[in-house]
Amino acid sequence: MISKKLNDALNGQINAELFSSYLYLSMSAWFSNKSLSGFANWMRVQAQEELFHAMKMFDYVNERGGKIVLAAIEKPQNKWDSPLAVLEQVAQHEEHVTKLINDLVNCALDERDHASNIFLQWYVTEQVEEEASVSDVLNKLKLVGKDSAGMFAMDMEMAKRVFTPPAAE
Ligand code: OFO
Repeated sequence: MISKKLNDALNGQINAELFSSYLYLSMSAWFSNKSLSGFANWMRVQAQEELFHAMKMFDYVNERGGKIVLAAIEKPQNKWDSPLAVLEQVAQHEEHVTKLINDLVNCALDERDHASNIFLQWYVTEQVEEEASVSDVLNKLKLVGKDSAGMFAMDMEMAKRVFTPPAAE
C-alpha cells in the first residue's frame, strides 16, 4: 500500500505525463500544418511515449492498492513562431519533467517507500534519454538554420522515428 502523500503525488505526475502527451500532440498538429510531416511524426511518437509513461504509472498505482484520481488536463499551446521555438520548448519542458520526477523520488524516499523508489528509477533513466534525444534534435535544427535543403533532409530523418513500447524492447 502506498501512502496518501505519495499516491497524490503519483496522480499529479500521471496528469503531468498526460499533459506532456497533449502538448506534443499539439506540436505534431502544428508541424503537420506547416507540411513538415517528419517533424509531425517525431512529435506524435513523443506523444505516444508520454501516454506510455502515464499508463505505466497508472498501472503501478493500481497494483499497489492506491486510488487513481484523474484531474482535468490543461489546454496545450497551439501556436509557435518557428520549428526552433517548438524544440526549445520541448527541451525546457523535459527539464521541468525531470525536476518533477526527482521530486517524486524524494517523496518516495521521505515516505520510506523503497518499492516506489525502485519503480521511479525507470523514469529517472528515461529522463536522461529524453533530454539527450531532444537536445540532439535541437542542436541539429540550430545547425540547419534557415537552409531549406537542410530542413528538408532533417524532416526526412524525423519521419523515421517509430514508437516502440519500452517493455517490448
Ligand atoms: Fe517526456 O517524460 Fe514523461 O516522464
